[in-house]
Amino acid sequence: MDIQSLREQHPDHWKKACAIRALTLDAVAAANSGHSGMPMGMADVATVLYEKHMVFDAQSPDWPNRDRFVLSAGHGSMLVYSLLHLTGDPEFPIEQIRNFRQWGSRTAGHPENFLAKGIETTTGPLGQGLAMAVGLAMAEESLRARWGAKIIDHYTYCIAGDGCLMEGVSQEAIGLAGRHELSRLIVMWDNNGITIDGKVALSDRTDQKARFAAAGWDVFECDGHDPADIDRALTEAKASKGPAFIACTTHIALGSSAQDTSKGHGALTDAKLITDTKAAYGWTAGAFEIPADIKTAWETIGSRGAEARKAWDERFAALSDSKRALFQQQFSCEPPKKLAAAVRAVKKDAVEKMPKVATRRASEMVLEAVNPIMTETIGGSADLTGSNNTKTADLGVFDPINRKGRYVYYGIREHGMAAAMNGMALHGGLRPYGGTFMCFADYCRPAVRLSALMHMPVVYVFTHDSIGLGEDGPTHQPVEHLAMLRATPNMLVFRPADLTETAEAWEIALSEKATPSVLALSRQNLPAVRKTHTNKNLVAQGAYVLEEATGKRQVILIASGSEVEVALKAREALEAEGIGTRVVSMPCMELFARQDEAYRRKVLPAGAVRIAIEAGVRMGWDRWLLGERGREGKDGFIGMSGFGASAPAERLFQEFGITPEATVAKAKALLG
Ligand SMILES: Cc1ncc(C[n+]2csc(CCOP(=O)(O)OP(=O)(O)O)c2C)c(N)n1
Ligand SMILES: [Mg+2]
Repeated sequence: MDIQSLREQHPDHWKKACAIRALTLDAVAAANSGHSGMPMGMADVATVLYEKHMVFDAQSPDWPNRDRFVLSAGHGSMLVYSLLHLTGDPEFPIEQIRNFRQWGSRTAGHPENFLAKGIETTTGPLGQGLAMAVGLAMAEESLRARWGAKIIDHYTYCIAGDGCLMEGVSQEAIGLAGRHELSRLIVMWDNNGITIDGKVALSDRTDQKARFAAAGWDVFECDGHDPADIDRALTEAKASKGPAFIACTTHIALGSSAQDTSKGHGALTDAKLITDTKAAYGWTAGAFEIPADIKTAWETIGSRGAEARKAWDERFAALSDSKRALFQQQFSCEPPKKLAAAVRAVKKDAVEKMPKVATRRASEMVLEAVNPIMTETIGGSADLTGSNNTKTADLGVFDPINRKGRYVYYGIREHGMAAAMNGMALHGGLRPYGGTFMCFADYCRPAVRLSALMHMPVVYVFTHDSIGLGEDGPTHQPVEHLAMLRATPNMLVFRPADLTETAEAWEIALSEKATPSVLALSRQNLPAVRKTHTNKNLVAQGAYVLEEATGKRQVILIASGSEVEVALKAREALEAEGIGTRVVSMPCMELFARQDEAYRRKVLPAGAVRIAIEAGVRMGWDRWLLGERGREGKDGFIGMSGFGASAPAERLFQEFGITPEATVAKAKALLG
């Protein structure tokens, strides 16, 4: 449909949609950067979606049962900001639009979930939004089964661009959604045939509709500018049995001289282009001005869901006190009071029995105690359930016939799993954890990074955390991964040494509200290193003195995870020769860095030579060796400096020199 007939046939719709387009043009021009074409092209779809379908209350953007809207094509952020401003979200007065992309504004270059309640999720890295939308829809299914449709019952809508569909993560997400028959998920494809380099055809000829259908989706299409056709497609999509994919044929940068070209993708800032485009729209209001009748019409849309929200409030208030309290506890990521006692019981038992177990098995033992008392957990693995030890007996399997199941078989989809976990955490009410081999942290890294950026307390169960996995060889042996994960801001990386430390690490991870955690766990059995019970969570300090030097302290050995055993054996040998040696267990560098100087100084006093032992690369260890009162030339590192190899684990530790003997030799050399 051409602009002229649209204006004539749907004048009210046209004005509302053009409010989005005008705000986009004005904001991008003021910022002198941004992406105009996508919001201009998808304004009609968004207008119909918000006017006729989305159930939300602009005054209550964090209402738990709202429909979720994810703009996967995050570069079109002005679409989200326009909708928030127009519908009357209190956090988005016009000043926010004027300050698009400026320091301190909520209207950042790409949407950031932590800047405003009304922004469902951070997007920008293409494909992530689509994959998170799958997680949001999984969370909705899970919570509807648990709480009943009176409490949770909503749709998840997602706008995805050509780029989102080309990114690999989309395939993982599409497969997951199809398998789980997520009928409340509706993805609207901005099918404009354009990306940055030019036409999509330059690089792709995929039949997207056939692709989604092949994965079990119900497929629809519409003219993405005709409001009646959009409404029809959305109505049909909502009634579909499977997840719905709507191919919306659109024109990027509609109505401008850049329409249907890659120039329309980016910032349209040319004054004449803007004037001409507004004239083509019949838009006569000044910059950042929305005529009162159009703003009122949008605010009516914004309050359309207010009654539904109030009715929900009443239904929620009618729940028993204990159910309401549980809902609030789980949606606020508050750990249950019982968690501390459950962890304490595991720790007491551990010190009594001193089991020699792999920390991946220790993690399972902790989960066996925790999952029954924390029903908000939802576990899973990317096809390594038996290796990651992520499934406990009580969970049940999440699938279309058992939505109450709390274990997800994600398939071989590390990236899709991590993004889905982000979506579940964003939804609220669930605490996702998921496993894979630590080496494949690389396969889900973009979503892991978003967990941290978005403040999502997701838990990554990364097992097989070093050459200690043995025969599978260097493709499977992480070497640089701990450094990469530790380099990620707002992330806690735990590498516990035994069952006690694993229990303490889980307690912290499950108490976090805004920080994801990684548990780096061994494949191989490890001896118990904590010999006495204390109620106090020692891992919470990041590092602590595990064994003190007898006599004059000459050496400090700092180790994590499986190498704590190496350090303890080296200490024995050094002590036998009269060399006083302290062993510091350092399961979490980030938490140790947060301790005050006095505590850090107590654990790592000056004077002694320091050796760190970890079966990974040295990067990240220098702060604890040379910084913090360490001395150049009096420091050593026992670890990896290249890739591993395929052989039994014991042989590998020998060959790569990560042994008590090598540690003793290094200590003596440093002592001179
Ligand atoms: C993972 C990732 N790679 C690259 C980019 C840079 N980028 C932003 S938008 C875009 C083109 C996307 O094309 P499309 O989704 O069709 O958006 P449209 O041009 O239609 O607005 C690219 C390559 C990105 N944001 N994320
Ligand atoms: Mg495109």
